[in-house]
Amino acid sequence: MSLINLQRKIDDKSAHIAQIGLGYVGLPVACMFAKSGFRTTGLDVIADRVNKVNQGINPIEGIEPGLADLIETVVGDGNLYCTTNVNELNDADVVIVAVQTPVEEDTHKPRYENLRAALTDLGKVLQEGALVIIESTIAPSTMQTVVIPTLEASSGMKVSEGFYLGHCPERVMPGRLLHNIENMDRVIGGYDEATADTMKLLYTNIIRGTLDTTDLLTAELVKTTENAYRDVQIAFANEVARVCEALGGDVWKVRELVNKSPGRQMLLPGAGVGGHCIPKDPWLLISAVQEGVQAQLIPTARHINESMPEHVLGLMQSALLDANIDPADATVAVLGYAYLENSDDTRHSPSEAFIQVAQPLVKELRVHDPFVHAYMGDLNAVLADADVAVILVAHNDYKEIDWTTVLPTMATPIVVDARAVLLKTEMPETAKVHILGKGQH
Ligand code: SAJ
Repeated sequence: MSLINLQRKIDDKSAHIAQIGLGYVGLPVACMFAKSGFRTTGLDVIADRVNKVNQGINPIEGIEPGLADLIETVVGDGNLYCTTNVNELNDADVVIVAVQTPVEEDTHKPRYENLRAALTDLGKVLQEGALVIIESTIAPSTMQTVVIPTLEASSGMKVSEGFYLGHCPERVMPGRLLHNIENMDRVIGGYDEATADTMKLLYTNIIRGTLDTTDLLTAELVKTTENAYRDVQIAFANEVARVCEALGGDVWKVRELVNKSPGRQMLLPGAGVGGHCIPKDPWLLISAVQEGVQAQLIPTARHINESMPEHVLGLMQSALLDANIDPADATVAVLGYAYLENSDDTRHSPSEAFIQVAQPLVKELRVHDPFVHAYMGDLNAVLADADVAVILVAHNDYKEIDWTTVLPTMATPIVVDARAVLLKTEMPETAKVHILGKGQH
């Protein structure tokens, strides 16, 4: 089928759309194409997830406004059907791939086993003239060095002759999945201009944001760069916080006044950088060049951000020693386990890194988090008899703690605040408060 024919099938919504990967990226996309009137088939290797969706049940954890209802509707009206059998994709006109692309913990090299497996299976059933779109975040040059060779080998067809190929990197955010897909601008990378235009025609069915067409490499570079940019910005804030601590300054005051200067937007220092994308995407961006141009700023920023949990440990140890308490005898109350305020998402959580380094050094370490099942217990009980409270996540709950009643129940009234939750809180005289980025001079 030519691209003209495919464009016709997109226009009259007779195109059969397939979505490989039904996670927090793929499932909302499949639902939105189904809602816009396309027969949509979802494919996942996890049978439980497939079965739940086919029963109209949302398998995604966390609060996702509108998703559960949307799944029920599109499954109910027969526009979305899910399977674990790739053969059911043999008449798909468009196949969108959104599978995980993690990086190795130690080498930070991308791991593409999921992507390769999906493309190898797909190639065996891919119909001629189909359009394949990769939405997973991938290192620049991956389309040329991994996707095209894998798909050409498994399908026996040539890109832009037997099948068409594009890269439309996801820009989702847990908690706002449907909203972000519908409203955020997207970069549409096509193997060639005609493919990019066809992709734009397709995505206008579900996206109201601006669709910027470009080439494959630019699309790969934009996505990884936008997150590396944020990581470097956060690392800058963390480094200034440490300078302020050393000099007796207040980074929060400094940041407020710096941001009054035109063109400045200093981000927030904190206990570290977690989540599913910011810690990973900078490594994807530079992974392709490490053999060649040695990137310096981006890995340094990663190391600064990854060092923040240990920095908070240092603040806690100093706070205890200032109160003549040996950390080895201390009971520590950790407030916040999720990677982000008011979220239950714990992926790459800085709190986990803090707990790993702190636990062996103290007598007892307790954890509380109002959103994470394992740590939802009674906050007052977690704080009672503790020698120090360490705030690692700026959950709203922690902004409402009544310290006047809580502090007397603690063994010693020490609070280490790594997210400036207490910046504007009138604390009792007895409290020994140590806020990250505020020197004690
Ligand atoms: N963080 C800081 N200081 C800051 C901002 C964040 O320490 O000033 C920490 C957070 O506590 C968290 C981590 O960084 O641990 C990541 O926070 P995030 O606000 O970047 O949230 P994410 O991880 O959900 O990032 C997503 C990204 N979106 C996509 O990849 C599509 C990112 O590109 C967005 O910029 C970000 O949401 C956003 O702006 O909300």
